[in-house]
This record gives sequence, structure tokens and C-alpha cells, in this order.
Amino acid sequence: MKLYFSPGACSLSPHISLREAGLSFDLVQVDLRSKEIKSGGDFRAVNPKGMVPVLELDTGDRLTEGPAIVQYVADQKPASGLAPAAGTIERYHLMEWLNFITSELHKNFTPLFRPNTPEEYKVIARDTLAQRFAFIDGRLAGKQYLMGEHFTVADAYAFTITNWTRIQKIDLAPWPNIVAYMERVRARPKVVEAMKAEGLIA
Ligand SMILES: N[C@@H](CCC(=O)N[C@@H](CS)C(=O)NCC(=O)O)C(=O)O
Repeated sequence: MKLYFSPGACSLSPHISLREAGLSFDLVQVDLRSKEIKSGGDFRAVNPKGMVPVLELDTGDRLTEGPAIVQYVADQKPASGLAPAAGTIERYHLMEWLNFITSELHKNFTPLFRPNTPEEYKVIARDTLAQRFAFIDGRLAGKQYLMGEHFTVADAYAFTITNWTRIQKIDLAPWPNIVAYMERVRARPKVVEAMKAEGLIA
């Protein structure tokens, strides 16, 4: 398999998931501004959306959309516990988290990274993010991970997006359960491996 990624982008979520699942894969770096593949080639030919992540399977089939990709990854190694079994109510709760992270966290961060977003809108986006973090903080009370005691692909995704608070200088101190959770996830050996491989940490 090949994972098309950009350092520190949302593709870190499937990257962590692939390592947590113990699957073998190659990393293909993409320049999101120029839409060039670092080793050569037009990324839009791989994904006409021009966005990472893309997971290219050994069959040549390509999967896009982070929440779909991480469920595919988890399902390749059911024993990893990265996702509850398909069809169970727990699996729907996992999808509930993935959808929340993608639509309520990820996409509220996006305008903060755009140079043409009006400053007044950035204030609104930050306020919305604060409300979402307050919700997550409440749900993490007394829990190790979003789904309970076990790390799942929802944690890989939540960690990846919440880590952007560092770039955006959003202080997580008002949400101590999230602060502890981020340290817990950051300390996982496969998370460290993924972050090193992307050049995010030494
Ligand atoms: N809906 C997509 C969104 C992916 C996405 O936002 N990717 C960003 C990086 S975090 C990207 O590639 N942006 C480049 C662009 O929008 O041109 C998903 O969930 O996978």
C-alpha cells in the first residue's frame, strides 16, 4: 500500500493507524500548494480533489477521505482493536466520533490556515472550536481514549487534528482531560514513529 501524505496534515491520522495496525506501507510525500508529488508527478492525477490522505491499495484501487481510510486500515487487522467489528453498535459509535472530528473539528480548523480568511471569521471559528473541545473534554472524563480504555482510529484522528492547536496557538489548558489525553496519545510508540517519519519531531 501507499499513503500519500503531507507532513503534519490530516494524513497523519491514517499514518498512525497504519503503524498501530502493524501493516506495511510506503509513504509518498505531496506538496499541497503545488499539487506535486515530491518524487515527481502530478498529485491531481492520483486524487482529482488535490487533497491528502490517499491510500493506494495493492490492487491499485485508491481510497480517499480520512474517516473511510482509517476504517479500512482497522478492518485489515481486526485483532488490533483499532475499530469495533462492523455492524456492532460500538462501530456506529466509532463512526459517530469520526464524523464529529471531520466535520466539527477538522473543518473548523481549515479556515484558520487559509491566508484569505477574514480575521472576523477566524474569531468565530476559534469560538466554535472551543465549544467542540469543551464537549470532547467532558466525554474524556474518566476515560483513557474516546471509545473507553482502548485506542482506536478515532484517537489517531482526534490527536492529529487537536495537535494543530500548537500551530494555531490555541491553549488547551481550559480542557485538562484533553491535555492529559494528548500526552497519552503522543507517548504511544507508533505515534512517535509516525511523527518522526514525517519529520515533526527529532
Ligand atoms: N474530506 C477530506 C479532507 C482532507 C483535507 O482537508 N486535506 C487537506 C490537508 S489536512 C488538504 O489536502 N488540503 C489541500 C487543499 O485543500 O488543497 C478528508 O476527510 O480526508
